Amino acid sequence: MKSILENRPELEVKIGEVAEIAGYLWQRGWAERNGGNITINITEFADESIRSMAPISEPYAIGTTLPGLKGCYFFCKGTNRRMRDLARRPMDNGSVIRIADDCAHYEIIADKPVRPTSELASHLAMHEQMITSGNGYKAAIHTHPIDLIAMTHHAPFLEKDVLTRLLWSMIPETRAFCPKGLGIVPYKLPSSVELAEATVEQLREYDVVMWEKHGVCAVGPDIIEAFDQVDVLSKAAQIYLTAKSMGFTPDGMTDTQMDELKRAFNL
Ligand code: 2HA
Ligand code: ZN
Repeated sequence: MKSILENRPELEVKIGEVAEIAGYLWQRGWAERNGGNITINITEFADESIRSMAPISEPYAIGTTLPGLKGCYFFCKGTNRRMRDLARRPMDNGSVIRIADDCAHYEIIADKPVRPTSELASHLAMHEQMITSGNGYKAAIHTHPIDLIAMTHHAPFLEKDVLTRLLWSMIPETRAFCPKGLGIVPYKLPSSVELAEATVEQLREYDVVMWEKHGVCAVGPDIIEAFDQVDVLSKAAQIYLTAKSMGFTPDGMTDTQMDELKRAFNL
């Protein structure tokens, strides 16, 4: 069977980026077994022939209705699939879906009938929020970074912007490259619509959201930039953790130093 990527070099580049990032997630130890998900909005590549492709699955319920996604197409990692396999064979471990006209169902159109990620409701709700906000973002990532998740096991860190300020203060790059900081979603059942709704609420303010005792979600113009934000935050968490393991609590940059940075780089 012909792949949807055939004669579509731009789409192939985007799927290649997903595979590249999937490999990093595995190498980092952030993607045990099937942990984590990636979805990208590929509607801009949906030419006439993609739009007329027959579905290769029955329509499945999203679990919620997302009117902003009418006519949209996404590439999604498959449920129960491994990031390390997505890295090597993206079209065998992920699939392209089309949102049905009722905006409450989707169907798989290519290449293989791989059911999308268990966190599809969250991912699609994030994409709808990105579309309606007009920010041009196309990518959403959910992953399990050890250091950042560990920090959510400490209640004082879950107060609004406590973790943001702590991580910003570890190294100047964090504020420069993650200027909005990170939001917090209190623990909710994985894959639930409640988790999706709470995540979208936080995305109005932040590009990165921690799921308490579970993981992180990040959005961006493409999957590389979404990953970069998590990478930068994880670096800051590593500096904190390394200082703690040396037996002291790091001082962190002062508020004056952070304000100077904000002014200098127009953050
Ligand atoms: O896809 O990480 O949260 C596996 C998960 C669910
Ligand atoms: Zn998860």
